[in-house]
Amino acid sequence: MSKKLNVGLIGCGFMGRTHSNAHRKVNNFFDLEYQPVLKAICDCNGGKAAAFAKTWGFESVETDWKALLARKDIDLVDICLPNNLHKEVAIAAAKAGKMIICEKPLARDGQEGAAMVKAIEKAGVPNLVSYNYRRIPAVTLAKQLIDEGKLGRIFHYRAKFLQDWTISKDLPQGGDGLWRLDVKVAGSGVTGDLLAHCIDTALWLNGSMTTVNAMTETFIKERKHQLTGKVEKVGIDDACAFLARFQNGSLATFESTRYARGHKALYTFEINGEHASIAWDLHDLHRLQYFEHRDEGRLRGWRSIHVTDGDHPYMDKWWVPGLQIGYEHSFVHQLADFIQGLQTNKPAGPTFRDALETQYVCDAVLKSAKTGRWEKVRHCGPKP
Ligand code: SOE
Repeated sequence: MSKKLNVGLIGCGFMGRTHSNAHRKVNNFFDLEYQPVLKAICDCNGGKAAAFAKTWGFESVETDWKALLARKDIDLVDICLPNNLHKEVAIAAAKAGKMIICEKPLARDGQEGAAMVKAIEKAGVPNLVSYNYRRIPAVTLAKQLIDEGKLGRIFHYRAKFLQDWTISKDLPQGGDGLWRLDVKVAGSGVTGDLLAHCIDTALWLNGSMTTVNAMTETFIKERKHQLTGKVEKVGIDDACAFLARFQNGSLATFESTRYARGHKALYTFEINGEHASIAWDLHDLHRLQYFEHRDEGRLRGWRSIHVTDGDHPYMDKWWVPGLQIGYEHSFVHQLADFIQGLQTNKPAGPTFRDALETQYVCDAVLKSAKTGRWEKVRHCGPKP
């Protein structure tokens, strides 16, 4: 571990914390050639940034992201900002020659995302979009099993992401902590925020999607804006459900809402193949459910694999077999993979280009919800 990787992190919210935690921990558990150094935290609220710097151990504070990007001592820019700022900051960071990690979704829509991919690839800087759930060991195990052909031909993909935190009609939209409800900032509602996770995992596990047919609903039509105090029309989708077809011939259903009373972050998926099925649930994230049809008939049944053994993905880096890890570790794994990508020159995904594919699915979903028709999904394809 010799080379320093000087990090400038922008945004002191929930994601700023998950990423800072990963930067601090990664070298304690992974043997890497680079060591992230928390050089600077940036937030337009100086007081908030100073408190954040103290808590997480950042060496300095910036209140203007342009000043951060101008600094020669920053190698990696970690963007933990609301979605409307991703494009401008990422493109400027690429022009300044910085490596970039950007929180999901890549952008508010495919058009913004495509401009980002163009700029980042022109600059040739290492880049990653933070779709952290890929790096939960049970989800990575699902990827390994599928790639090994254990499921055989895949027929069905089913995913949902349910929450319940926006049910109150008195909840304002916009501003600190609530920008996800403001369409101008977020780009969309559950589609870009929650289904984007489900779509990223699905494209990774099951290949590309061809067509979608969606419906969305906005249950609360008007909310007070936290910043202006005015009652404004709500432009986000509160709930979205869509059908999809994959390139490999499988059929899929996806559902997301912030109105499923009792569910806080219930991300689940199930995949049914010719020989086997797998299922996963974020509320029980260290387990992978697996059904193997080729088992002896009398013993056939769903197995609940406790994904905590040394031969499970990432688990040899943590404690002893049987002791489970959690949500925050997915960000540590993501960073370790990003750094390993620097070392081997084999970039870890999802790159900005990979994340643009997810953005194009979101675009097709939102378009279909408007037209009421099946819509084709655009593709950006592999890097030319
Ligand atoms: C929304 O509540 C949210 O924080 C998403 O923005 C995250 O991406 C998701 O992982 C958890 O829920």
